[in-house]
Amino acid sequence: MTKPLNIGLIGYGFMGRTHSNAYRQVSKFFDLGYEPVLKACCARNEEKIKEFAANWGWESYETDWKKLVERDDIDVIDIGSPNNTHYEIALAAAKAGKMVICEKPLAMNVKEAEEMTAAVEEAGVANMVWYNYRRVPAITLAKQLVDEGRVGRPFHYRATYLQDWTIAEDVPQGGATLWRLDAAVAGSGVTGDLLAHSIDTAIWLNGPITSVTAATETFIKEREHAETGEMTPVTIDDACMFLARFANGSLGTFESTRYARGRKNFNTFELNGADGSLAFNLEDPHLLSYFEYKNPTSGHKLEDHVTGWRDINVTNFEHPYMDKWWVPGCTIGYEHTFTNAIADFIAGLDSGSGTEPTFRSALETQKICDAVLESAKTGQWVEIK
Ligand code: SOE
Repeated sequence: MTKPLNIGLIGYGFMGRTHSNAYRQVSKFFDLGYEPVLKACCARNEEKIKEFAANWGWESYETDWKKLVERDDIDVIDIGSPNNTHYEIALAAAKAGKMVICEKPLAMNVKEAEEMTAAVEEAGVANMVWYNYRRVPAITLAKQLVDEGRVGRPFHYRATYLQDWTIAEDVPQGGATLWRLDAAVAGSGVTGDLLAHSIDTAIWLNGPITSVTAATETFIKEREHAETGEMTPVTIDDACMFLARFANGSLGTFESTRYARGRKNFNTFELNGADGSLAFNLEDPHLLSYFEYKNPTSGHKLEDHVTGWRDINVTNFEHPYMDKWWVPGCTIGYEHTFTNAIADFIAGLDSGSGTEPTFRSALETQKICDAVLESAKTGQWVEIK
């Protein structure tokens, strides 16, 4: 018998929409013990949240998140509001005994993330952070290939996350929609917004990062504030590049910017090991490129001239998640990564084993983000504690 799982969502922006869509889809495609019920959504702006609730089929809405957290008919608090709200809401939700799922990055800094992790663990409530790219089937397949030993000893990890939406000088900052450009609300710029995704994927595929050295740049120093119209200093990092050492002995390079003309959501990685390499680009999300090294034991073989990179079309029933969707060859897209994520969260409730990435795993990503920003300030390598 499927049981209801009553969701209380905070936030109605881009992530509010992706999460709402996932809740609506998941039980139609996955066979799970719980079915999400869109119980209540919440935001301060009553007109906006009322319209959002009606559009996505939420049963009710609140304008004060504290009221939502207190409600007896809510099982899960889903935090999809700006980064500077995550901490307070997560602490209150855990205290109220609610399960907590939170948008990335988990927190504004490591201190907050540590307290949030302690709060959910002490309360013993299920928790997860929406690092949705783990649920791109091609990336999940990459993890499977690494675990199967097909890459062998890793030497290099290379990640880029490039966008171009802030190049124009007249893009304003702040307010309800452009808070990602305000460090007081976002915590940081591309480091927390984009590199946090790359770091989460990197740690998942290639293990812990032990030290980093970084450089950041803010190309446009002042922008008009979206609400006051005043020219105000830009406080975020527009671009960030860092070098990393992994615990397994491999070296990493990470690059992120919102100033790569023509790049919209160019999220890539490449892993090079002794026995093979893997490469992925989110702009071709159903492909995973794989190079398998075959040691020529007795000279060159007839088939050696066709050895090379192969593009695996990750669209078959034997690939991660794909048996839940359409028929082989029919692709899925960005929104399905959120549906796959909530399916995994519910499966973790069914099995009692929890679901990665938990707050504790996201705390590790937060540590790298903070270390990167510290290194960019000091110009020194920073060890991860
Ligand atoms: C920023 O433009 C953004 O929307 C991020 O906040 C998301 O996490 C990323 O997946 C897409 O880009």
